[in-house]
Amino acid sequence: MSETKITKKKKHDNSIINHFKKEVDEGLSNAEKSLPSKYFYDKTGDALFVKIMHLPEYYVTRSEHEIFKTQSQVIIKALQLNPETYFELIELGAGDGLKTKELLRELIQFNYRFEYMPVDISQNALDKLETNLNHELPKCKITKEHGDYFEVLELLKENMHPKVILFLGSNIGNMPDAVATDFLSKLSDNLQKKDKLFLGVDLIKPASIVLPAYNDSQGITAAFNLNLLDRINRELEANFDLKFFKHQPEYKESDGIAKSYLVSTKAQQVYIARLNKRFDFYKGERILTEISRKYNDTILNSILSKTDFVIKGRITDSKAYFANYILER
Ligand code: AVI
Repeated sequence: MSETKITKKKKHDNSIINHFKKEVDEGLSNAEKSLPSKYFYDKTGDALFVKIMHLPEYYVTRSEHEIFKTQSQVIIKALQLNPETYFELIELGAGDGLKTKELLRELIQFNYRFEYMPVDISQNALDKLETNLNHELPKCKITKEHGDYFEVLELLKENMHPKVILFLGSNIGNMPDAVATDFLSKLSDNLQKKDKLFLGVDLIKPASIVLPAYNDSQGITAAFNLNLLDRINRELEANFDLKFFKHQPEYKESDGIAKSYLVSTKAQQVYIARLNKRFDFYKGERILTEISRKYNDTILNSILSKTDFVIKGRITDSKAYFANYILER
């Protein structure tokens, strides 16, 4: 790496760690303690999330995968794609592209003219995906876009090619409604009139189905949640004793929001050296670490009413656990 590249990387790393410090400090200083769920995803967290996606209780990934596997022609029709018209298929947070591959395969088989543009903040995930696609679907034209979603969309806005944006996995559910509204508004600002957003959301359903998905019998979700404290220990030199914190999920069908907490099982004090600060926990005190919102048409419409998007279509899996909505400006 050249010297300027090293300096740039150092600056970037510093700004990430400063942000992390600030958000941990703010979250643990609140009367109701919380930590942002985006910090789940370090190397350990990524690996645990892959395990979660394969858990028997975690129906979310499987349900959306079923839609892509069994209804790719329905998706193509709903998106009004035409083999003659070139388009860009842009996936925000592509990960391993497992579901999207089903659609790519179909598009290639029927000679659609398109380019697949996975966008991710992880260069590693993008490189792996490209290698995999080159191997499995050599005819697929892929252009990786590394970076922040909006930076990338801003750049792509320059060209007038029709665009289909994929935002899958109910990732939007990890945002509070106000943040989701803001996110969708920004997204629509970067799109033209006929462009489409294909949005994957988990649907509201009984607690007997949702709760086990966030409280699996093998304890993988618990480890995923607790890894957040471990990450603070590692990166901010803290002394959280993981033995004295417990994973606690919660879900009420009437709210439609699954919440994950870490509960302090005794009165204790935690020192975070890089903040030079101590935080007190009383026995039973909780840290909110994640919300996973579930949707129905009414909830989604109420969010969309504050944006330029409208619902143009909806595809669900055979159990109606999950929906992919087609949105247009
Ligand atoms: C990434 N996201 C949509 C997952 C969810 O279901 O909210 C993250 C997750 N948290 C616990 N299990 C899975």
